[in-house]
Formats: sequence, C-alpha cells, structure tokens
Amino acid sequence: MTRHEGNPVRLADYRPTAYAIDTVELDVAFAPHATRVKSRLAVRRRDGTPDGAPLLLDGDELTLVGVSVDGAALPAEAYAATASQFLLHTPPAGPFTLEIETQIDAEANTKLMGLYRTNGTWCTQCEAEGFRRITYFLDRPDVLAVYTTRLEADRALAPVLLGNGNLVETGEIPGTNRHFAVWHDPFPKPAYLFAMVGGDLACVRDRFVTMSGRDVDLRIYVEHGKEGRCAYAMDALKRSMRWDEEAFGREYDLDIFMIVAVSDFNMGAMENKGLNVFNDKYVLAIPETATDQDYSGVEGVIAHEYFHNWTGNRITCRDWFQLCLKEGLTVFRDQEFTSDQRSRPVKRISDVRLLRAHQFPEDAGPLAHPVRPETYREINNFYTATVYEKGSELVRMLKTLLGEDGFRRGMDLYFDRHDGDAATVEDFIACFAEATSTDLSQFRRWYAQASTPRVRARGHFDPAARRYVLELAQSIPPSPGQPEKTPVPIPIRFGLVGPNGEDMQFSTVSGATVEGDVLILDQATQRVVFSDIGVRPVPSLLRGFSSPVVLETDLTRDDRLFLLSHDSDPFNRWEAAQTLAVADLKAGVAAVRAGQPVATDAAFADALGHVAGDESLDHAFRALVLQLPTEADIARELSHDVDPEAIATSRTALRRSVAERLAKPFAALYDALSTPAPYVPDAAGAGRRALRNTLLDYLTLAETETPGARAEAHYRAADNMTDRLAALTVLVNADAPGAGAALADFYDRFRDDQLVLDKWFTVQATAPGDGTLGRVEALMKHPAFSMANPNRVRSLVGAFAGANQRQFNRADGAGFRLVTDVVLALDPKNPQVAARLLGAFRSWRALEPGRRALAEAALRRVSAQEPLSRDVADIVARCLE
Ligand code: B3K
Ligand code: ZN
Repeated sequence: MTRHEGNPVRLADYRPTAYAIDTVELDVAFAPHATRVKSRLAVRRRDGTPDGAPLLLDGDELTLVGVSVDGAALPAEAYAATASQFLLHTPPAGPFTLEIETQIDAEANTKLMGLYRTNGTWCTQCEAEGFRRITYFLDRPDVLAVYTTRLEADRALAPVLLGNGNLVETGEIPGTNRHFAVWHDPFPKPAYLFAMVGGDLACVRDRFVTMSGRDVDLRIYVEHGKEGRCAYAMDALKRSMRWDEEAFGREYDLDIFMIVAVSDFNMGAMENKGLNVFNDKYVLAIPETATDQDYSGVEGVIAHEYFHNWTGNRITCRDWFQLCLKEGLTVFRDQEFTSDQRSRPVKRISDVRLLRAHQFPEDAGPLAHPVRPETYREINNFYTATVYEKGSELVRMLKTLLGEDGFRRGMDLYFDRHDGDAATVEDFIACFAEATSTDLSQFRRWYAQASTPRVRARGHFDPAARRYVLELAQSIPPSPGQPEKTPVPIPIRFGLVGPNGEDMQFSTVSGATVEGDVLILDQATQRVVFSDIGVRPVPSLLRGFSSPVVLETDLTRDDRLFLLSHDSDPFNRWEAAQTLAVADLKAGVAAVRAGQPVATDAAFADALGHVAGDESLDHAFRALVLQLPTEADIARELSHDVDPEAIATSRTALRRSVAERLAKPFAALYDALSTPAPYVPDAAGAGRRALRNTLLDYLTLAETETPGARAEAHYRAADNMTDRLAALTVLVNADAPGAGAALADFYDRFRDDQLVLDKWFTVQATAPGDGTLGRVEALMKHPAFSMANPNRVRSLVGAFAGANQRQFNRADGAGFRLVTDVVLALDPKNPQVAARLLGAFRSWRALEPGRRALAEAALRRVSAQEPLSRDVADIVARCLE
C-alpha cells in the first residue's frame, strides 16, 4: 500500500509487507533542534518474498545521517534515501540488522506529529503515520515488533525520560550533565503505538492491584504546579481498570501505566502502550476550573484510552481501513463504562445527541463514508464521528441482536483468538457469528454502506380482529460513490403502550422476528401483525435508540404527549419531547419565512412543566427534556433550503413561550435547587446543576424588568466552574447589560489559566449576535490566543464554525471567509487541525441558495490555493465533488 501523492489508498489493494521487523532498538538523544535517533531493526524476509526483493521504508521530512547493514556502513549505491522514503535495493537473503541514524528538529515541528516540543517537553504522536517522522520504518499497523527504547538527555532539560513498557535501567553518562533511561515493551506492537517523552514534569503516583494480584505503578505526569489537579483523573483510571476486569475480564499487563498531560495536542489523547499522552484538557480538573462536562470528559477519555490496551493494542488493526475495529469498539466500551458509573438513560440520551449532532450530518453530506471506508487519500481525515460514534452503534446493535450472554461469548472469543493479532472487521464479526451460531452476513452491510437508514412506521388497530398491524419500511439514501443500497438488519426495541401506561401483552406476532422486546426489520418493507390486542396501543419504537436510524412514525401529537408522560423507556420520553418540539420549530421556521407570526402550543409547554416538576425523575433527565432541539438539530431536520436566521427566530419564539408560561414554577424550582451544597462532580451533583442552569436560561429569557439580574447573581454566587460558566453563557447569549462586566471578571480571575481562557473564547465565539464575527477577529489578536495551539484554535475559531449556526452561516458570507482564512493560514503549519476546521462546511449544500453560493465560493478559494496539504486538499475536494 505505498502511497503515490494524489492516488487514493484502497482496501482492495491490501498486501502484507515483503519483510517483517521483529525487534526495534531505538537510541534517542534529545537535544534542542537536533535530536539524534539511532534505530536498529531486526529485519526478516517473509515467506513468499523473492530473494533480493527491495525493502522500502516510509519516511516523512526525515534527514538521514547514516545507515549500515549487519554492522557495515552501506555504500551510496546500495540504497536511495529521500525525506519520505528509504529504499534498500538488495537486502540480504537471510535475517539481517539494519541500522539507521536520523536527526530531527523537534522544536520546528508545528504539525504535532512525530517528535515535537510542547512547553519545553519533548513528546511524540505517532498515530496514524507519525513514526515515519522519527525514523524510516514500515509504518503500518500490521508490522508488529518488540521495542526497546534508550532515551538520553541533559538532566536539567529533561529529568524525566519515559518510554513504552517497563523501565529496565537508568543511569548517568559520566563526565557529562546527561543521563539515560532504558524502557522495554515485551508486547509486539505497531509503530503507531510507540511513544517517548522527555521533560521536566511533576509526577502524581498511585497503585492498582489487578484481579490476579499484580501490583501496578500508576503515574500521571503534569507540568509543575498542576499536581493538585490530577486526583479525578487518577480515580477515573483506577475505576476504569477495575471495570474492564469486571465487565470484560480484561486485566492490565505491564508493571507500570503512565499518563503524560501536554498542552499542545492535535486531539484528545493517545493510547500508546503503557504511556498514554493526553491533551491536558482531559486530565486536569478541579471544581474551580472544570465544569461537570469537563469532569465527564476526563472520565470518559481516561477510560477510552485505557480500554484501548485490549481493544487496539493487544488486538490491533490490520490496516487503517479497519480503524472502527478499535475505535468504534472502544467508544462502545467507554460508553458502557460511563453508563455503569453514572446514569444509563442520561448517558444514552447524551450519546444520541452527540451522534445526531456530528455523525448524522456527516452521513448526509459530501463527507459521508462507510464505518469501514474502502478508500482514503489522507487517513487522518477518517478519525470521524462515523468511524467512532456510528462504529460504536454497530457494536451496540450486535449486543442487542445477540443478547448480553451471546455478546460476551463473542467478545471472549475475540480476545482469546486474536490476542497479539492485527485483525479485521471480518475477524471480529466471525467471533460473534461462531460463538452464537448466528448468520451475521447481512449485518456486515452496516460496515460497508454509508448514510443513515430511514425507517417509516405506520400503525393500524383492528378492534374487530383484535389485531395491531405495524407497516415498516426502510430505505438508505444514496451517498458519495454508493447510489444504491441494500436493506440492513435494524433491531427495533419496542413496546405497545396501553392506556394505563403499561406495555401490553400480545400472544403472537407474525411478519418479523421478535426476540423479547426486540423486533428485527431486515427487509425493505415488512408487515408485522400482533394478535390479541384489545385496545389501540401507542407504539413506542426504537427504545433506547436501538439502531442508528431516522425514524418517522404516524404518531399524533396526543400520542407523543402521552409517551412523554407515560413511556416506561426514558429515552423515548425524551424523544417524544424532541419530536414534538421539532414539529413546532419546523412550523415556526415556515411561518418566519412567510412573514407570519410563530404560533406556540400551550400543551407542549405544560407537558415540559410536568416533567420539570416530577420529583421521581432524576435532575439530569429533567434538564435534558427541557433542552429544546438545537439550531443545528432543526437545520438537520429541514435538510434543505436551510435559513439559520429563520431557525434562530423560531427557536427563540418557542423557548420564550415556554419560559413565559412556566415562569412561576420554573422560578420556584430554581429557588428550591439553590440551597448551597458542596461541589461533588458525580452524576447526582451534575444533574442538579444541569437542571438549575437550564432553568436559569429560561428564567433569564422571561425577565423583562431587570434583564440578566438573576444570572448576574448566579454568576457572583458560583463556587464552581459549572455554575459560573453557565451564568456567563446565559448573560452573553442574552446580551444582558451585565455581560461585559462578567466577561471582564472572568478574564481577570483566570488570566493565567489557558484551559479556562478557552471557555472564555468559546462563550464569545458562540454568542448569537452580529457583533460576534468582529469579536472573534479581535480575540485572534489577544495575547492569550495562539494559532500554534490546537486547543486555542478549536475554542475560538472551531467553536465559531461548529457551534454558531447563525454567525458562521452569515448571509453576507463573512463567517465563511473568516473560517477559510484561518484554514489557509493554519494549513502550512498544522494541516490536521486545519482540515478538521474545514469540516465545518460539511453541510453547505443544505443551505438556502444565497448562503450556499457564498459557501461554495469560500470552498473554491481554498481549493485554488497552492500548495495545500493532503489533509485540506482531500476535505475540500470531497466537499466540492
Ligand atoms: N487513537 C487516537 C486518535 C489518533 C488520531 C490520529 N489522527 C485517540 C483515540 O481514539 O483514542
Ligand atoms: Zn480511541
């Protein structure tokens, strides 16, 4: 799978490498601008490779210093080396040792791939193709080797030297101020899991005793002064380790597990074997600086990276097309962990919101691709919501289809059979098929077909025949390169809800396989007949969001109001509120565009009021029901001719009508929730705060005499970041008179804390008013902002592009221009972050004609720029295709 610039890589072209590399011995001497890397590879010709076949290694921006084979320096004619390739013309027939020396300027590495320096610390990021920026190698996931890493540095610059595996030796280099450490990782791994760190870092330590009684040294390394912010991350790590033992029987396998927190990082974190490197945003958390959402982010990412030790590291991917094999599965595992640690329904609703907000638009636009793609130009552009979040949904459906026990048997077989392998999606599915004797061939289509299936359901009750009939149909819209689709098996968890709110019993069902409360729709259309039904039920379909589909039913408004107050499934209660709101909001948009007033419905507001006041429901759930669909949700539901201004007007009208009608009960509830309580970042505490802060938002909307007074008081009284940031956001979004002072106060309090200033950037970038664009431009010149730091770029420009529907999609095109200017400025320095930012254009074709033309012009301007990175070139080309 050698890449030729411009040619896509194809799954169909997969071939194993001609040579294997069994061991890697690295000797790295960190030094400013000139880190020296000596690599000693044990290379072996694979069976079937002809004697003398050339050996081609990957490189990227490398400088070769020297090369030898079996101890003898190579003559120049024996090889060809460029910055991006090393070719050994005629390797020895038998196993041989290849030694390569390269030199790297980590300080000049702005891509944050390979070896780079962040706040003085040397660190690495190798997934997907960063190892080739350190040394020439067969940089692909099916080349597994045992690594020994010797690290050396000036003791003053890097007293801490970390590598994968277990520490085997440390020492001084006599007569110098340098020291060294040797690390050995006994588990064969692909190069993308390699990591090394050198720096002056503080360390927080703990220990964990595994299920078989082994003692594991746990360490979190952070910048000096941040030690006091690691307790929650450490606790989350220990809970993750225990949970994986209990839920999946998976034990940790090295003597030490390390996490290093750095402030310049392209994504969330990285699961390098025994040495996870984290964006510090997902490690550091204290109540004064981290919100409840940050805490749950820390918990989720710590768990996710830890769980990769089995799903990703012990069993890795054969090639990058199989990325969902580790990512979708590991997301599923971290979602299950959080569900067990917190509230399962609340977690499910949050995950579905995320899926709909990120994956559904991706699946409906020009960047759509199957969970397992078949071709790519730049693999870093495939770390997507589809691979991660839809990938997790596919694993969840497997569990729904096979049941708890069947699923566990399949997972056990997978771990057992493939430990130490670089596996494929087929290998994974085969384990479930075999362990449960189930034919999963149709299920595999879920991995191969892009776009979100639509399910249509129509119900008929026949009182004379005492039957209830469900007419079900599925269709899968076309997507890039896939005009035609075939039906997939769609597990629909359901209940037929009787007038008393309880699920009705039925004696027989025909027309579909039904196992317990799960019906399987596996054909284009199916007529499902339930017999012995005495009264008209209200069907509650797709409970728990049992499949990643768009469901369209013929339920009436009254049916939905009934489900909102009576369904035994919390997810569908929430869903009923969402669908009711969406119908009103869509009607509101149509009214605004026709110049009519927006009509509102008191029954809906009253139903929300009942949920809000229902003390039998947990606070977090009530908060979720009260939160109306976002502007982006409405845009997605409209799917074409989208006018973000009309959407915002319609949404504000509905929120205002709810706020006005429920002002009294909401105020009483807000006050009842205002009794001071110590901050605990658990599900119960977070739920209480979420409900109170949601109420604050409504109450501020209904305040006419003293706009923002309650939010100002809320801000002043806050003793934690969750409440403080919620109040600030309400003030800024309402453009309340106190907003400016609160922003200034917030800045003064946290001027030295970059992670908190990111929140300050985001609040301002997501403000709905027309002044936001100018504000973002001004903030880009603020001393706390830096284009070199991905967190800063994401919190200001990323938030503007991704979370400010109105201002990004301004009718004058200035939002598009701002974002594409930043993409072009960033591209030469950090193409991955630039490409990610450009992804904000993924739904541009759904806009109304005026904005669509402006978005297209902005994209064409990007596409005309030369040179462009492969990352940005790929996204812009697919957006315009
Ligand atoms: N595996 C990494 C993501 C790497 C992204 C490379 N562009 C983090 C994770 O998913 O756990
Ligand atoms: Zn992952």
